[in-house]
Amino acid sequence: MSAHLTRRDLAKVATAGGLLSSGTVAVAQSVAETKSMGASATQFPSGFYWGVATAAYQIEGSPDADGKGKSIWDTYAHTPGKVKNGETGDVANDHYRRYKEDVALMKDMGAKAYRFSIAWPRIFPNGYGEPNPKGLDFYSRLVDELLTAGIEPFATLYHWDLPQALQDKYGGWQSRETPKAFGDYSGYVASNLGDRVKHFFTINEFHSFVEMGHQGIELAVQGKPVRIELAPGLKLEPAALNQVRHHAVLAHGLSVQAIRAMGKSDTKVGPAEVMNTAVPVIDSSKHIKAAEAATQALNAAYLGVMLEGKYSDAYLKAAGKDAPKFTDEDLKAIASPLDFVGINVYRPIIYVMASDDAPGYREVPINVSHPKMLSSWHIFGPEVLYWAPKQLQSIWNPKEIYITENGCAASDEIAADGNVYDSDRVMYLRNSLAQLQRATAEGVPVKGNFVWSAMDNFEWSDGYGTRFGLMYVDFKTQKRTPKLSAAWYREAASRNAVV
Ligand code: GBH
Repeated sequence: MSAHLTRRDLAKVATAGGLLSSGTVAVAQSVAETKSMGASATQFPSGFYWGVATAAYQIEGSPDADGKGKSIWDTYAHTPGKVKNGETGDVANDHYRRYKEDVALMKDMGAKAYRFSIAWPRIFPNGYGEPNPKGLDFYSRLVDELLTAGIEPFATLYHWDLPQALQDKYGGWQSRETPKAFGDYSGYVASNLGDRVKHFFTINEFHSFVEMGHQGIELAVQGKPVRIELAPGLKLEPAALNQVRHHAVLAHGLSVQAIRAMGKSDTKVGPAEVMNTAVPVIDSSKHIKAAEAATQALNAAYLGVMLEGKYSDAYLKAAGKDAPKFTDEDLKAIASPLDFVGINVYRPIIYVMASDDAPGYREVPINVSHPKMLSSWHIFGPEVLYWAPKQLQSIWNPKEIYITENGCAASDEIAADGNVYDSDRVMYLRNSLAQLQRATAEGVPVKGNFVWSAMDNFEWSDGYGTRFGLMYVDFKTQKRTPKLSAAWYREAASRNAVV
């Protein structure tokens, strides 16, 4: 309802250039419009965090600055043939040096929260042992800059850039040493930033970095098989892969415990998992129930064990002799009580309907003509932003929920007039947020949404050609240009509603 934009902010925005400045007058008008209309039907709960997200390796650059150690992504990106066009994160968005400019631009976009990740090898160049205070200092300065700009910092402790030293010494996630080191690192960060950072996410997308990093996944794209891989690019046998899965959730649990021990009493913590969501094709009770069962099965190895404190019988049975080795104490740590659950939600992973045959649901094929966004894997199904939090609540009932990522790639270009008209991204966000709003209106406790991403960045194996940002980045000059979607987002954030 309220504008939150002071006259001084508006004046500042007006100097930002491009679509944001031309939208200034429109924002002021539409805020007045919303007020005169009373609360709109598409309103989010008050205090909803309108956020944007990034990750360290995808934006920071400066891979050796101030004593940073190498990460598995430094190594992987420099391995010929791994990343499109041989691109690396060596410079990326040069955010390590331009963070002040980037925070100012986020403020202009109306962001109320920013989810960034901390590069573990900046803090512990060897993964454990002696901390590197200069590395920590970067994040401390970033946090101060955010708070001054009125943007709430949300820090992710692991977004895939494992210290290379841990990979070399222990085989990385194949060893229990890595979760132990992750716990220590988490406690150290919480004790140093916990006075100002109130929300920590432990690990980003367990499912993605475990499966794609340690086995690779095959997707059929227009009938052709496509292999998607992430660092370290291993192909493990099933038993070893199951052990990596277990170590990932164990790391999360030890991190939660360390943050409780070393943070402040008001420090909140939870995971940020890519929730694989089965969407019911028809909105009726038997199909809704079937979809819930499918989602629960799809997430058994990650959200399931974290939120239930045990591996499901079906998961252990399917794994057979390759099942992970674990203790009761591990399970206790893994299921440490959480303040919230973060989920990254981009697409329905499958559509399902009820079935009379076990297990009570069946997959509905996704039609060849089903619309998709630019990325090969990105099926368009905005209703997943309703079903994912809805099912999260009905299956596991966490206290609070964040959508830690949602967004899409688009074929963005600077038009002749200097603007970027990403009409498809605006369409995607509007439809996604309308579905999310539907969940909040039904009382699902979603406290915020983070658009992936604040700005174009290094899209892992796809390199720089795949753009997810609300801000366009010219990687030759480092010039940032807010896209049409940034103007849309600012309008929505300022009205706390779908626009
Ligand atoms: C996220 O991964 C990452 O957290 C982020 O770093 C990345 O830049 C961003 O999203 C955009 O890709 O399961 O069939 O869809 C994203 C989502 C989930 C995309 C797994 C690829 C595999 C194929 N990823 N997905 S499928």
